[in-house]
Order: sequence, then structure tokens, then C-alpha cells
Amino acid sequence: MSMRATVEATPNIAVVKYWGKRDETLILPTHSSLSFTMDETLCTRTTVVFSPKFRQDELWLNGQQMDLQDKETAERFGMLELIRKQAGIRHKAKIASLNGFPTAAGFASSAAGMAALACAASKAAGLDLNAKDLSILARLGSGSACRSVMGGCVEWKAGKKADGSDSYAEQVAPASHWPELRNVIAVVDAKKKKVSSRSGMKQTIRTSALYPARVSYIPVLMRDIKAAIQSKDFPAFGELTMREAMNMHAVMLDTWPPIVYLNDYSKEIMYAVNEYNQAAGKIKAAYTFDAGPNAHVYTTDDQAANVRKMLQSIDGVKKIITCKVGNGPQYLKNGHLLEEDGTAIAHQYVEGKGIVKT
Ligand code: 2P0
Repeated sequence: MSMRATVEATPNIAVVKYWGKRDETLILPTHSSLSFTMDETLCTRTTVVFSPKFRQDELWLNGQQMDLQDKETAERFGMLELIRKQAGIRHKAKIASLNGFPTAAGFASSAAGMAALACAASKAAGLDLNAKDLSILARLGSGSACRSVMGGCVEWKAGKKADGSDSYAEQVAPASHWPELRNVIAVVDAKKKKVSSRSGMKQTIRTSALYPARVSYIPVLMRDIKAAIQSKDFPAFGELTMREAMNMHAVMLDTWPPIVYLNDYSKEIMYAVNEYNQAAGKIKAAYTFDAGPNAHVYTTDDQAANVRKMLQSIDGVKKIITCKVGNGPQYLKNGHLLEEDGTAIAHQYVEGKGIVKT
């Protein structure tokens, strides 16, 4: 029996951000969050092979072998043990993963990568998990990854239980619900961030006096933004999205020592989007920023060309990428990154073509 599977997963961009854990080992958040899974414009492809012949687990990321003894990597790959336990196997795994987007795009791809790993590893091990169980596995690799195991608009329920069994992702609406929605990404800085999300959010919980106010406003926000999405009310959705992004960046700034992810270009983008909306007489574009200065500007297809033009005119915008909402992970029959025996099958990402065999 073949114990190999290959999956392509895509990032998700949150409109209600995840920032803070109630349990750092099980990766349980202090509050719920909500995102859209992007289409395959940005993706990560991962192949997992299990074999009784392998003597140790191996991980190859973009062609480079990673150290699985490294503390953070070991934590993120703890899901492999869980998969082996559930499948009743002891085989070691070989994992190869390749980012299918421009390296200068400035994306940390942990969400897509961990979602692809959870899907590919469980399939390769012979497990047939439902979306909820896959999201719980992906969550153990990276919190936000649990939202990338399904397409469309996805909620990560915070849950209350100590064992994390009620902290999983659920689809709020499929990609087909709002096909006009676009995310126009303006890359202003492609460098690795100075403060990782993992350590930054821990520091925020410890030190920010504003953080409890953020946690208490999230349930109301979740209710209102889900209603705006269900009725495809862009102005309401856009305002909530922008205000929520600023709320998260406010508690980051209120952290001690302060965490500042936005830069002057991010601010230029915010002002330009506000002016764009003022000129239109209503909100037609809405920015959000993750743990970095790059802008994700949600808008609709009729506005996308103008929004691109507006962003292009801003000094410091290095690259613009437009994504639609996607359908979630795809299981590939061809295009494996590893042979059944674990030998690498060389692939690379070529801009405009995607991931191709070399
Ligand atoms: C989000 N971020 O909701 C927010 C917005 C960053 C800002 O999810 O520690 O990389 O692996 O659970 O998932 C980043 O957090 O952190 C994140 P871990 P993760 O997209």
C-alpha cells in the first residue's frame, strides 16, 4: 500500500485576528478568529511519505533540510506523533515542502505549510479525517493553520475545554458565497519580522493593559462581521475589518517592550485607502495587516483594478498580488515532491507558472 500523499494548501488572511493563547502547548486561543482562505495564487505544496525503511523523520523545506531537533520545529511537528498513534504505525516520515509564491513576497507561510502537512501526513498514514479533526491537527502546528484546512470564510472557535477538543475551525461560507471578493496584497517589506508572532502574542498577554478590552469585544465583532459577510454588505464588512486590524495593532503597541509591525508605507496605504473610500462616498476597499507591514486590501472585483492602481502609486510598494477566495487544500495525484521510496523529485516555483518539475 502506498503511504504517500501530496497536498497543496493556501494561506488565509484573517479579518478577525488571532493574537493570544490560553494554552501554549495545545495552541488554544484566548478568543475566536475569522479569515478567508486564499486561492492558489499563493500556495504551499507538501509531500509526505511514511516507510518502515526510514530510520528517522526528515524534513526538506524549499530544498533545504531542516533540523527537526530545533525546539520550535520539533513543537510544530509534534502532530506527526499524533498521526502515527492514531494510524497505529511506527514508520518514520520523509516530508518535502515547497512554497509556490515569490520568495520576495514577504509571507511567512506557516498557515499554508502546517495545513498542507496535516492533510498530507494524515492521508499518507491511511487516516480518513474530517475537516474538524484535520483543523485540530493543523492547529497543533500553528494556530492560524487550522483555518487553512478548509476554503471560503472560516471561523476558528476558541473553545473553552482544557483538552482543546472544542477549539477547531468551521466553514462559515464557501468560496462561492462571495466570488467577487478580492485581496489585493501590497508588499512593502519582504524581510523576516523581528518579533515572531509566537513570542509577540505571549508578551502581549503578559503586559498589555488594553488586551482584556480586546478579548471582551471580539464576540460582538464576530457576530457583526459574520452578519456583514452573510449579507455581502461590503461597507459594513470593510469598516469592521479595518477597525479590527487597528485594534490588534493597538494592543501590539501597548505590549512591553512595544511591538511595531507597521511602517511608514503601511500608514501611507491606510491613508490612501481612507481617501479612496471618501472619494467613493462609501467603503469600497478595506486594509488589514498581520504581524508585518504588508497590506492586505479586501475589495470587490469591480474595484480591484483601481485599487491596484492606487496602491501602485504609493512610494514603497514593491509588489502587488491579487488573490481570490479559494476552496481549501487540494490532494494531488501528480506532482509529488518525493518518490514512494523517499527520493526527491526536483521541483521549483516559477513566477507565472507555479510549481514545475525541473
Ligand atoms: C492571524 N496571526 O489571525 C494572526 C494575525 C498574526 C497576526 O495567526 O504561535 O503563526 O504558530 O499559533 O498561527 C500568527 O500566528 O502563531 C497569526 P502560532 P501563528 O492570522
